[in-house]
Amino acid sequence: MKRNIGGWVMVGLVAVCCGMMGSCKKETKSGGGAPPPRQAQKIVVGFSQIGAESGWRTANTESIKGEAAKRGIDLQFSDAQSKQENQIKAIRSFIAQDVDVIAFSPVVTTGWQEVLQEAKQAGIPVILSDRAVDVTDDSLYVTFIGSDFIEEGRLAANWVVKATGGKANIAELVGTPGSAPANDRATGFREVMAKYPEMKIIKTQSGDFTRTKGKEVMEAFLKSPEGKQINLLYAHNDDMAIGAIQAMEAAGVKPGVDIKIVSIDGVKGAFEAMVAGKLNCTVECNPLIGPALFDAVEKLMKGETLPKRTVIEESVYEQSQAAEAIKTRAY
Ligand code: GYE
Repeated sequence: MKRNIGGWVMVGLVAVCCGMMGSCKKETKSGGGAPPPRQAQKIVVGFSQIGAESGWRTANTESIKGEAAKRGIDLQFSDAQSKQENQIKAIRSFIAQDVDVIAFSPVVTTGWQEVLQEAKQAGIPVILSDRAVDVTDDSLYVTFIGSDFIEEGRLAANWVVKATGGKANIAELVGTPGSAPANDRATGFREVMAKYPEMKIIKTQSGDFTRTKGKEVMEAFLKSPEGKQINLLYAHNDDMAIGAIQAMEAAGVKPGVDIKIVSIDGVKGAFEAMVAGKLNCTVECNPLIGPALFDAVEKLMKGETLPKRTVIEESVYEQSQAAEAIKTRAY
C-alpha cells in the first residue's frame, strides 16, 4: 500500500508516473481495469526488535506480532540478537524492500543518524517503539511511543525512601550500557536520591537486562569487600532482580528480607517472586505496545499527523498487592 501523507507527495508522484509508464513495481496488473486484489492493499511494516533478553521483551514481541496479525498488516519482523549492527542491516533491508513504515526498538541511543537519514531520503516514515534515540534532527522519526523511564527511576527511588526512611546502602544492577532505559532509570533514581544524603549507591554495574548477568554480577557484589553492607538492591529490570535473588539464596542471604529489592517491568516472574516474599516492589513498564504502534501506523497511512511522543501509562506494585494483582496480569 502506498503512503498517503502530505510529506510523501514525491512518492505519490513517482507512483503516478510509473503507473503511466506501466512500470511501477507495486502496481498489480489484474486486467480489464478491475481493482487490484485486496492483498495488494496490505500495509507493510518492517520492525526491528532488539532480541529476547527479558520477559518484558518477549511480551513486547508477542504484542506486536499479535496486533499485526489481528489487523491484517504484513509485518516483516527481524530479531537483532541484541546487536546494533544487525538492527542497522535490518533497517537497510526494509528500505530496499520499500516497506510502508519502519518501526524499531533501538538497543542503544546513539549511532542512528546515518541509517535514519537513508530512510528519510527513501520517503519511509520511522516510528520509535519503546526506546528513544539520540539524534540532532528529530525529523528523522515521526513519533516515539514508549514509557517515561526517568519517571520509573524516580518511582523506584520513592519506594526506597518509603521502605527505608531514606537510609540505605544500595547495590544497583544497571541495564544495557548506553540504552535509553539504563540511562534514564539511573538518572531518575539519582534525582530523588540527591535529597537523601544517607541513601548511598555502594555498588553499581551492568547486568545487561538479563537473568544470567544479573545473577553473575550480584554474586560478585556479595563477594566484594562492601558485600556485607548492601541492604537494598535496585535492579533496572525484573529479570536481573530474579537472577540476583538466585545469587543471594546461594550465598545464604535472604532476598526481600536481608536485602530489600525493587526492580522495574512488572512481569509475571516479579509477581511470583513478590508472592514468595523475595521481591519487595516492582515499578510497572508496560510492554503491550502493539495496539498503540499499529494505531500510529494506520493513522500515518491515512495521512494524519501524529503527536511526536506517546507516553504509556503505568503503576507501582508492592509485595502486599502481589497475590491479588497476579490474577489479572497479562504478561
Ligand atoms: O525494561 C527490559 C528490556 O526497553 C523498556 O528492555 C525496555 C527494557 C525493559 O530488556 O526488561
